[in-house]
Amino acid sequence: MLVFRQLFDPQSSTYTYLLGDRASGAAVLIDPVFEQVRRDTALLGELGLRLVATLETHVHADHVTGAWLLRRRAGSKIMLSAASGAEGADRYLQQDDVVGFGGRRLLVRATPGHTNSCLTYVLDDHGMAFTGDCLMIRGSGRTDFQEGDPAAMYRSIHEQIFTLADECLLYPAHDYRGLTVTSVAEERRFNPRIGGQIGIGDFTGYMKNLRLAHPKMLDVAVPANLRCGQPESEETGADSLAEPGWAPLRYSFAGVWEIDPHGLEEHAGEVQVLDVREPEEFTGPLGHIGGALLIPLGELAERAGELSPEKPVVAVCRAGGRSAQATVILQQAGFKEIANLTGGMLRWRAEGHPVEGGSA
Ligand SMILES: N[C@@H](CCC(=O)N[C@@H](CS)C(=O)NCC(=O)O)C(=O)O
Ligand SMILES: [Fe+2]
Repeated sequence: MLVFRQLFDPQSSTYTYLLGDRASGAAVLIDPVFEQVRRDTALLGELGLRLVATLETHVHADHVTGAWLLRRRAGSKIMLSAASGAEGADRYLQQDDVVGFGGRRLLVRATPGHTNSCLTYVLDDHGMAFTGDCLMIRGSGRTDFQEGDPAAMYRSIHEQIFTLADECLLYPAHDYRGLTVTSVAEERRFNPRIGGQIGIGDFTGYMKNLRLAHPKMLDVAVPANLRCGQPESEETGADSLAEPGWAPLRYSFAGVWEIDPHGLEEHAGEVQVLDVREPEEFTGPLGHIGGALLIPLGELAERAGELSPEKPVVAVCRAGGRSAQATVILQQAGFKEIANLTGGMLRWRAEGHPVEGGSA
């Protein structure tokens, strides 16, 4: 079975694609974004997948790739086009190369035109293809910077993408209207730049008159991506790797820092435990954690001042749901070091940690 997720970076309108082989747990990410590495790592962990490689569809001009940071964190191999001129990759790809992940494969097609390094990745069963900034949904990548070449793009689309089966689903690297997927048949017919009877001269004429503003990140992104996303200095590198140091925390795909019961017991002396249940639950059969401060969730926004801003806060409730929302409220109140107790009092008790009050 294939695990497939389409992820979005709102800053650059970039789609990152996660493809995983359920049987082996091996996964790849196509076009990861530097600022989304924490999110993507959380998702891989929650889905029980191991990142074996990151694949670039091209050297991006609008965002920095997460490839280098993911290799540091997950040990994934960095792969991109041999025509990229990028340094620091583990594998340089070209036409007809095959990238395996577990029992599945992606087939490489060179589709230059937006840049020289543009690749399209076709899934082994030809059911989906990842076209980067070559063919987009009712659009195409621009051809007015990097090594942009409208005639090359026209040939790439006709020879490498329109030759795929009609039903093959196409996933681009960007969409600026929120559209998510298209198919070969649709684009052949309805793409306003290259569909129907549009010839190479028509396409070139269209592309020379797009009149788009240059991406805001161009001058930062291209040099960084030619280093596969490695930050220029050690210092910014260390910053981007920094994780909260006050306890072993795990970031969830839901966007919450989580602490396990074991981690909380180890660090109990250094944190404030905030119980956000109702008073009758606090004194009820589940009991509570020794030293916990009780502020019911509904009162937290008004009473957050009762907590010390100096000490990390761990929020607790029955099952870990309301306390996750408590971390959001505390964040809005300006607290920086906050975590949610995973599984709440139920898991705390199930794992045999000490409880005050409550019934055995
Ligand atoms: N406004 C965007 C620029 C977006 C842009 O130029 N995107 C490129 C892909 S890197 C493109 O090919 N766009 C095609 C289009 O918008 O039609 C930004 O600042 O990042
Ligand atoms: Fe691009």
